[in-house]
Amino acid sequence: MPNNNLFVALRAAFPADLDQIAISTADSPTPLDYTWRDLDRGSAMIANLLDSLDLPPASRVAVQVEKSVEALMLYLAVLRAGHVYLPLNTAYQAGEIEYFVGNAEPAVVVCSARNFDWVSRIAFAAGTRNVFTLDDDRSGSLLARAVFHADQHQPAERSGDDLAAILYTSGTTGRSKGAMLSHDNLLSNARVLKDFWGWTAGDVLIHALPIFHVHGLFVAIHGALLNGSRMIWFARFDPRAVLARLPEATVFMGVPTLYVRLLAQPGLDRAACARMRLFVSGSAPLLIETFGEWQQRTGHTILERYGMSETLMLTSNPYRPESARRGGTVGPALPGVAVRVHDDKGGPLRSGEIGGIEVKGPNVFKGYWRMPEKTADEFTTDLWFKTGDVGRIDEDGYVTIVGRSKDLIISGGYNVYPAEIEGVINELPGVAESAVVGVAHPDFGEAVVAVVIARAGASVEAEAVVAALKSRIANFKVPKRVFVATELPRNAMGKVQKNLLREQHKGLFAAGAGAREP
Ligand code: MCA
Ligand code: AMP
Repeated sequence: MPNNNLFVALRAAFPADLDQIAISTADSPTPLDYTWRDLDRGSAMIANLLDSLDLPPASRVAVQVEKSVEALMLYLAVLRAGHVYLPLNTAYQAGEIEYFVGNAEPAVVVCSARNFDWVSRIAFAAGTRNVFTLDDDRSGSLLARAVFHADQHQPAERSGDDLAAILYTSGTTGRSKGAMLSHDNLLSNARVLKDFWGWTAGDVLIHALPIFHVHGLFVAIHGALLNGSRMIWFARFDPRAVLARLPEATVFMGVPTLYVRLLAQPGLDRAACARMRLFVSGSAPLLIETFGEWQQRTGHTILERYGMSETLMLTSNPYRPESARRGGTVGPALPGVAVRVHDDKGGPLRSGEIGGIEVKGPNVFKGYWRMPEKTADEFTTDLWFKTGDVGRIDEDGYVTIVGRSKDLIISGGYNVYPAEIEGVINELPGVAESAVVGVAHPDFGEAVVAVVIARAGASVEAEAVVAALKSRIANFKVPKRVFVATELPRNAMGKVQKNLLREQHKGLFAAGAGAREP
């Protein structure tokens, strides 16, 4: 029986010469070069540490740490040891972490040293026995313990259907759901992307995305690892610093905000991109203006693709010829992935007609962690996954996303569910109700805006609402503007008319209206 552990496939793709550089850090206080041997040994030591804890197979390892190469080693170690990686956004606050840890019941939690007090309290209360720290300066109890372990490790036997990772994604109603991804889900998608995007010897990837979501952790890292390619590693996205390293690189991946911010750099031109062969954009809609301006300034056509935490990558504009990449579309289905558009009664639609996007393929997840009913709700009777995105497919198979049936805001590539924010606002003293909408924003694509209604006799200040939210929810979910109003617009059925609120506030962040300068 072959071992279908994803780590085995990734390790097999390491170059024969393990002393070649795998990762060069770009913004650490001292630039560091990590070899492939370093990745191998570091992940082996952490995997041996995990083995020494005698955890049940497929234990969840929840990780909320700053981006570092050691955090990547931890991810590889979790795969190696046959456990399930559960990455958490560093912006999440105590209430959010409490929910994830309570729901996933991880056997191990790894956090930053500065958060140890509150994270460990939450973890121990939820029954987690092991809490380690890991910081972005190579310190923390995880590494301090791992160095006492052997630097060789035999990867645990895993079947392709075994879980490799759980990624929490918020829901339109209720709490976040953990999307369960198997070793085969991850490997099949990584292999398709490696071929489809023409990864080749000598490629160098600039990695400037967070590593707690699909884009940075899987699409970018698996691409580089499966191709044995070097990464130039940024812990934070700084457009000027990234631009300075572009001449060394061949591949870049970003959410649209990264492209908008790079375009604001006067030095972005054809010469800076002379070695580049591929710019990929995803996680949020890329404006046609950004697509066009990028072409003009750099001579390169951004390749836009589309995916989800539950499904990994679904569609991609063609790699070759570059002229076949169409702005405003996310391209045809990737090889092995099937995409269709159905109307709201489940009936098929003809090309060009708009409906709900449904998908099938080896990349589609195994369901939501411990939520069989929610899982069943998201699949059709013939087992296609309902993405909640609305779009059309043209005669050449190109998919255009025109909207979402889910009430979701995507801000700078991060998903924000209005229902969650409204729930937190409505709990604040003096608040009767609220409505949260997404409004066009030149930097973040969409920005979160809240309209709040005070209880009779109570007074509510917009600033106080923002301050209260900052201590309760991740920063990127906090509304960029809060308005206190006397009532919400409602239709005859009593439903809040969010379209009217969006219309009312649509120019809020337009140039000249006090928008944040990128
Ligand atoms: C930071 N802030 C944000 C965001 N990021 N507010 C709204 N939306 C955001 N995305 C807050 C900060 O907390 C801060 O708040 C203020 O905005 C200004 O922060 P700034 O310094 O501009 O932020 P930054 O640190 O430069 O971060 C912006 C960023 C970052 C680089 C665009 O958000 C980012 O890395 N986004 C990428 C997300 C990503 O990887 N998504 C992929 C998901 P204050 O001033 O109040 O403190 S995977 C996915 O979607 C699917 C599967 C797919 O298809 O890929
Ligand atoms: P997530 O829950 O973080 O996995 O986000 C998935 C959602 O991001 C999808 O359902 C889409 O709504 C959105 N998305 C991802 N890529 C694109 C894209 N290229 N264009 C428009 N929306 C996208």
